[in-house]
Amino acid sequence: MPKQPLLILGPLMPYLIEELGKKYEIEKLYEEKDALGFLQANAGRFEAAVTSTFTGLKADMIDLLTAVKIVSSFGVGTDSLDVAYANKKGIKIANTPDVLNEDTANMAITLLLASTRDIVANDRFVREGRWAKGEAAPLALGIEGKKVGLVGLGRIGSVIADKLLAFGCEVVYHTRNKKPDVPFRHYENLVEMAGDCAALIAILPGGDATQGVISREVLQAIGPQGTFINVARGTVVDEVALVELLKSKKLGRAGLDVFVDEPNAPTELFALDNVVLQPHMGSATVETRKAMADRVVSNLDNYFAAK
Ligand code: NAP
Ligand code: 8YV
Repeated sequence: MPKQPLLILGPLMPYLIEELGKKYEIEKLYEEKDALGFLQANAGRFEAAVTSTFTGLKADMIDLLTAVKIVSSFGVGTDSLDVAYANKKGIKIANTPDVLNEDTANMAITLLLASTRDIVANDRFVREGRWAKGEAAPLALGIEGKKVGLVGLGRIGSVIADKLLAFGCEVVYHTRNKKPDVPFRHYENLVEMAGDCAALIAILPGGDATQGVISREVLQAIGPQGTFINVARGTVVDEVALVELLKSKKLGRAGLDVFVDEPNAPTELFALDNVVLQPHMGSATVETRKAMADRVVSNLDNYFAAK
């Protein structure tokens, strides 16, 4: 039987390309010199396409995918995909939830510990020979027994909550809807929760609906002794306020995996000792990225098996 044609919209990890190639006749749109011309001549051949949270799927592309019925996306976030418009055009969108919960939660915990214990600043302190010269590194902060507020308590937030309990933290959360079945206090008011917590962890979706939810007021409420962790999306926080407050130490510490204008992180952060930076690595382990890739393939397989 001939393989189904499959359009790949943007770069993917080599393992995923290899696995897709075993089952599908793949066409890499991003390698076409004239992508628009290619689509105008060939779009009718493709019932399925693959994208990622990185490449996204905007309305102008959806309009060009005239025969596509399923888009399988690498990643759980859908903020870079116009899902509503795709659905309106009869295109189903599949993503890769759950398989990345543990590693993304581990990144949140890692950033929380690295920030509160000044791991990166102290690493620099040793390498620069300051310890050897007799200087003393300032005392860090503990998390045992501290109240940690989760902004978002979905698939990943719930795993972060479980892991925080193992560190002796008290977990509280803010979501739009109070969950009936969790033992944690729900705060309707995010500023109030931020004021009560030693640390706040953002793990809610990005996109227009959550733009700037972690506002200047929220960051100020976390305060000089507090820590802000973001493993969600850069857009959920007022990044200008975040930088200003970290510089002036009105916000104590931050651990940031995500930024508004990736791959650019605000350069003003580079000189600060009270912030730990990551290049969007929440799900980026060999094990989890393989599981995400397998999910992209199985989502397509399920579509073609069951329509
Ligand atoms: P999920 O299961 O859909 O959970 C989302 C949570 O956010 C829910 O508890 C939801 O509760 C809450 N929420 C939504 N809008 C909110 C708002 N305006 N204010 C407060 N809470 C709100 O999603 P998930 O699988 O846990 O993933 C969450 C996000 O993490 C993804 O969308 C993605 O952007 C990000 N992520 C990042 C990485 C990384 O590498 N750093 C990796 C994976 C995922 P309510 O609906 O009740 O408000
Ligand atoms: C990845 C993510 O970095 O799943 C998400 O929403 O943000 C991360 O897992 C991303 O999917 C890579 O494209």
